[in-house]
Amino acid sequence: VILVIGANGQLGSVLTESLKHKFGNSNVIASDLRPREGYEGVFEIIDATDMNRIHDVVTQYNVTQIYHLAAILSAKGEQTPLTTWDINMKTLFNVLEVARHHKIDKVFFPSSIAVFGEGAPLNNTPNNAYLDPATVYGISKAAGENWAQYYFMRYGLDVRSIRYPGVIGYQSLPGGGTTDYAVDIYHKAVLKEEFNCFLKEDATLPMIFMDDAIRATLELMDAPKEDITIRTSYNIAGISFSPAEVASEIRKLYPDFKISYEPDFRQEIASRWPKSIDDSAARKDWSWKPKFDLESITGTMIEKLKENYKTGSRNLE
Ligand code: VAH
Repeated sequence: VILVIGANGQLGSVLTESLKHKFGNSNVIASDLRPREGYEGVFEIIDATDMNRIHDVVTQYNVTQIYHLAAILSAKGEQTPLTTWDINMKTLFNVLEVARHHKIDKVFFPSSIAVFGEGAPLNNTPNNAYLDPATVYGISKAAGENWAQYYFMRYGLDVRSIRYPGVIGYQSLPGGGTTDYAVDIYHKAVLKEEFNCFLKEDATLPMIFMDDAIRATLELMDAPKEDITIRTSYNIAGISFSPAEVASEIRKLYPDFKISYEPDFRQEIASRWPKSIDDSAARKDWSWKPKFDLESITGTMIEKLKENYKTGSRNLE
């Protein structure tokens, strides 16, 4: 039985559906701070800062795997640094401790390209680059990676992790991230509204389509234990692009699409992140390979969002 913590989030909500599809609805327990209206399946309210609550749900359902998708992201996290640190670390410690005591088979811990700072190469950033994150979110993810590795080395807990680029999907809305522009831009295009971008037009960042990010996660978690050579976190790459590049790709379908640029504090964050990622370790250890490029991301996003808006099936938070 798999427990997803943070099942209402941008990644958590889509990952939960993929896990249900793979393992069956009754084998996936979705959880978050608040219920999700219309959710089909087993849903529990969990505030992951409460270890006892996680322990009770793990016991009640005989949970064997935990996916920990709850965290405060880079942009929102900068508003309350110490609270962000407390929540991101406390929830992780609770998951690791409950998993250790209950001898949970596998734990997934999401990291991010936000762990890289100015000390890492900007292009083709390697897995073992020097980590000097400039956001509290990035600091908490770099610390989290090292705690994951510690629980593996000290207690044999099979914790696995991926450093996600900016995730772009039509199934859910992002919340509080620096890469969120890359989702919002498609919604504005489909709604035929002008898009005001909070990053500079040439702010190239590593991005990944949601379906690739989810597949990478399931492929990592399915890999034989002995094939996992990195116990901090794996780099994966999808496709890197700038706001200007995605705007011109959108204009191939919406010739009148307009974009304006008003960089804010999130440009500062983005300017310290890599422009592209070296994911050779993931390709070697568990055969990672992305399927979506900017053209196919754009085509799929536009097609699916048009459907969503037409049927009003906006299962978006
Ligand atoms: C954020 N979407 O913007 C997340 C992610 C690489 C970016 O960590 O904070």
